[in-house]
Amino acid sequence: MKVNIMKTVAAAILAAMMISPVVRAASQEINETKEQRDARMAWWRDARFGMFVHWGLYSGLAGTWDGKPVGTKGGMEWIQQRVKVDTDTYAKRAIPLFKPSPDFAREWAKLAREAGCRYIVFTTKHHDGFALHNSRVSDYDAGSVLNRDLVKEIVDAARAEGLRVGFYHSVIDWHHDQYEYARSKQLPHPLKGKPYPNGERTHAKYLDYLHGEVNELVSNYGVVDVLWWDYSAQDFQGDEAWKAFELMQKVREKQPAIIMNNRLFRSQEAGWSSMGTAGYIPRLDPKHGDFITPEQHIPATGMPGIDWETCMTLNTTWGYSEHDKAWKSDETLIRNLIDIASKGGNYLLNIGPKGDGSVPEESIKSMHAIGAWMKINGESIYGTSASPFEKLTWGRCTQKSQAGGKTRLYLHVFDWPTDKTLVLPGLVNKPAKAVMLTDSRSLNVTTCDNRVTIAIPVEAPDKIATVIALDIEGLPKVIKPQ
Ligand code: FHN
Repeated sequence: MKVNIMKTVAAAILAAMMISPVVRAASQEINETKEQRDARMAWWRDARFGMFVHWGLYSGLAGTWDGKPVGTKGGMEWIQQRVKVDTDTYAKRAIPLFKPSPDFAREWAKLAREAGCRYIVFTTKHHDGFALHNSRVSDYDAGSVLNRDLVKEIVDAARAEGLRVGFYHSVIDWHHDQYEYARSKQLPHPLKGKPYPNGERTHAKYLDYLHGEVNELVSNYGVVDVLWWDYSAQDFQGDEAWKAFELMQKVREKQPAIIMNNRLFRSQEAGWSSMGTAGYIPRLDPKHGDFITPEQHIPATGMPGIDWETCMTLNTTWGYSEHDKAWKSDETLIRNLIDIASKGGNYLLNIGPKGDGSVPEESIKSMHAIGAWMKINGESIYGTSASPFEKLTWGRCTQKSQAGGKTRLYLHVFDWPTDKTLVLPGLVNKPAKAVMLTDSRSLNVTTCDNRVTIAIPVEAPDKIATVIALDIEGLPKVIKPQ
């Protein structure tokens, strides 16, 4: 009881602090030169590969309600909405099953590093509204319920493994009693279509809470590298829904180098063409965020000048489900990573830990398989940019500039040619050397009539993707074959 009184007093003080005497007109414009933006985005663009983590009260329910599977496919982090129960019913079932082990966070961070991830983005609060940090503006949080600050535990573990840290934060909230869910026909809510329990709501009060919680997250955990907002609808977005520009401005005041995605908005200017998770367009006004977020989808081509990140699950659900066995193959996962990098994007690959924080065995196996490939071939992903070729019949290509005006092309061969030659049609540049990353073997390389040909062994050393590093003189020049 004492804790809650203290929290209420603290919340009132904090709310008063947040409402500045002169309501600031949130600046929508970003005063940042291209050079400053490139410097701020540099680590993220070089990283190319991050681990997403969906973990919260839903994880302990594991896709099961009343002893039955809620489904075998799709996001079980939505279980409260899928079974359509109010927040109290949901919490009563879920809280007893959410029992984080003492060292869960270290397991995650170690797995991310072993997989070759350079950053981790984890759910500080998903749509169910339960906060993983020790909040002073909420009593639906790990501090109140578990007397732990799970965000701090995860941040400390991630930093100990040298990972950059990202906070996923849901602006949608199925717990807060002032969140006006009736204002959107497109956003989900377990009580959608029903009248607000306990009478009319004032969304502005929810926004004070949302801004207050975000303020705690960007004030109390050191440097936060990424803020991964989630998500808006075409009928409820931006300033109307979240006081988005003010929220982003407050975040930038506390975290000047932070990188934020485009999901406080759902408009063409923010890179969205529809409500579909693949409904993105290669367009982003920087005031709406720093990168666009194709979900469960890899763009068909690169998007020059646009920063983007594809987020994907290892099976079909973001939050843990004991019923979802549709695990993607190692080949699919590794080739997705390569395909995305060859188009100049980042890959945010999700794990959904169980209620105790442990990682499903299948996820560990997948992440270790990627890590084994990255151990040999990581230089062909990290710090690279998109392929200079429109299409290659046998695989993908990434590139990295080298000293002395050379460029290194990384040729990721999926379909190993049977005639012992690998051809790069249309490449005009003079080749300098070719080396197989798997065993550092030098390969004979010739050029004739704007075609570069590399002599390769009969068998592919790596059936999933063998990488050949080809150094060429100058910047790549490719002409369309006649
Ligand atoms: O509704 C969420 C979903 O649960 C999950 O968090 C994904 C991850 O990008 N985002 C939303 C759906 O787009």
